[in-house]
This record gives sequence, structure tokens and C-alpha cells, in this order.
Amino acid sequence: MEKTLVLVKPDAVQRGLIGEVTSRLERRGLRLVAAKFLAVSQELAETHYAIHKGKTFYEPLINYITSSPVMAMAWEGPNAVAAVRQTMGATRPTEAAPGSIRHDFGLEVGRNLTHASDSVENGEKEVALWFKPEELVSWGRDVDRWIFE
Ligand code: DAT
Ligand code: MG
Repeated sequence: MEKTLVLVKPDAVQRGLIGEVTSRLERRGLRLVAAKFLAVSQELAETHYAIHKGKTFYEPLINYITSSPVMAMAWEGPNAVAAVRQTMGATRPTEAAPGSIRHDFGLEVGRNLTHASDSVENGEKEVALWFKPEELVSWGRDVDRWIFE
């Protein structure tokens, strides 16, 4: 089953939006497989955002993600990566589709509330970076057959 990493970033945690983000993903039909609330270390932040090293926004981005705790979650489902990216909306809140989280709650790219993996490959890599294998829960829901074809 396709998996994706979701981070409720420090701004969204501070604003009391963990439930809002989680609720939208549950409503979408995705299945939660792991969750933890943590203060992100410098090392984890740098590994997670390694692809952005050297860009102008890299240092502010590392400062932002380590500034206050985050809620990290792994979600799964058919097309989970694309579905979650869509629920989050485009990187810049002013370009995010109405109804998406970044549209509904955000204004600035540097306070865009959430992270979601951008490809199936990165979904696997990021879930493995943030969670140990034993932290992933393999389970089923009675309603799965009414959501997953
Ligand atoms: P996304 O989080 O939508 O996957 P990304 O991977 O391109 O976006 O960038 C990671 C984060 O870096 C993004 O959520 C916010 C920040 N960021 C990206 N582009 C930026 C820019 N041009 N100016 C400031 N921050 C930026
Ligand atoms: Mg990204």
C-alpha cells in the first residue's frame, strides 16, 4: 500500500490545527499507520530537507521546522501521495486551491502549515527516515472495502 509522510509543522501545531489536519486526512479515507509528536533535531531537519541545501530559504526553513514541536504521521491508501498533496495544496498558500489546508489556513510560503511527501519514492524514504519499522502499524478497517476498490 502506498505510504506518505505528513508533518503538521510548528505553526500549525501552535495554532491548534493538529486535529484539523488529521480530521481532513481521515475524512478523505486515508489510513493512519504511525504518529508521533516530537521536537525535531537539527540533524533530522537537515536530512529531511537535504534537497534544499544551498537555496536561499534553506536556513529559515531549518529554523522554522526546529522552532517548536511537530506532529509526524504516516498515512496510507491508494494514491496516498497525490491525495495528500492535494489536500495540503500548493507550496505557496496564495497558489493553493480553495478548500486545501494551505489555502484555508495560510498566507506565506514560510508558514505553510504542513509537509507531505512529493512522490511515491520519497514517501517510502521519508516514512523510513521519521519512523522505525516497528513504529508502523499494519492494520485494517471494516470500512476499507467501501473506500479502497
Ligand atoms: P513542499 O513543502 O510543497 O513540498 P518544497 O519541497 O518545494 O515544497 O519546499 C519545502 C519547503 O520550503 C516549503 O514547504 C516551504 C519552503 N519553501 C519552498 N520554496 C520556498 C521559497 N521560494 N521561499 C521560501 N520558502 C520556500
Ligand atoms: Mg517538498
